Amino acid sequence: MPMTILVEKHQGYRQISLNRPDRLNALNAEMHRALIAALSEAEADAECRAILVTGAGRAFCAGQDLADVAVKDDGPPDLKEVLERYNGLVRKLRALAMPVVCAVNGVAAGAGANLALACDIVLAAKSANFIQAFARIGLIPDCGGTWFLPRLVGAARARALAILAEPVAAERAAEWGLIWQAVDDDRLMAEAHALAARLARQATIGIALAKRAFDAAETNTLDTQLDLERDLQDEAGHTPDYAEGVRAFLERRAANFTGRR
Ligand code: T3D
Repeated sequence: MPMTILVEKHQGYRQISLNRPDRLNALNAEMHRALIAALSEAEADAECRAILVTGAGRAFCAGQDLADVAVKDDGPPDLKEVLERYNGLVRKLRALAMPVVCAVNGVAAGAGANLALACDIVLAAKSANFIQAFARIGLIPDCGGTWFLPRLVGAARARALAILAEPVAAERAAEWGLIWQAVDDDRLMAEAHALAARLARQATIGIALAKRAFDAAETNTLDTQLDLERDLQDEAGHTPDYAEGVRAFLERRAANFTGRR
């Protein structure tokens, strides 16, 4: 069986590619399993300090493989079960103790769009677009779409994107704050690799703690968040990378972070 997920190891980071290009990398059950496994293996590798996610072929990801969830004569598929898989994936991406860069190389539709939004820094090729395709088939945005969209682009745009299911081009997505940057197509992978390599040399634990703080901020009061920042900062302050960062600053040299406790 062809590999639905490809993993390339680079110095300090791994590239994970969705690999069903003839289906525009639409996700089926096997691909979910392989993607979770690839993320878990990256997480278990002490040398891996960043992840780069992208798609093989002309698309990033067309969301759920609709052939797998078509309504049959014996009734509708168990979408709760399907959604549990996606929820596990989104939770895992958010909780990874390292930065996740997403290089959106082509169309990102449905769950494919929202998986990209679950990553920490999203770059997209200028020719790529994002489609909240769910309304086209009678569904609602999932994979955290109803959570990410209003927070990233505001309620008015979020609702229109979800209800109209119109494509948003990468440059507009960047203008609206849906993603970090739109990049010339022929520069996308070079820029994404440079970013992943740069992140792999940063203070990994500090980045992981910042991710936790941002996620918690979504529901915390300012008061609670200030306490959390105090505690997480204390944790960051006990890492060798903090000691090294300060030393390097005082010695006017580049810091040599290890990402270790
Ligand atoms: O279980 C549940 O449903 C709950 C979970 C939901 C999560 C979701 O993601 S729901 C949303 C699912 N995704 C979509 O609705 C998007 C469907 N795809 C499209 O609308 C279009 O393919 C695109 C706008 C993404 C791209 O259009 P285009 O014209 O560039 O390509 P195409 O010709 O439509 O697609 C190329 C091939 O990929 C084609 O197959 P063929 O004709 O060459 O044999 C097409 O059928 C296949 N493909 C594209 N998307 C999917 C797919 N096959 C299965 N599932 C797909 N999602």
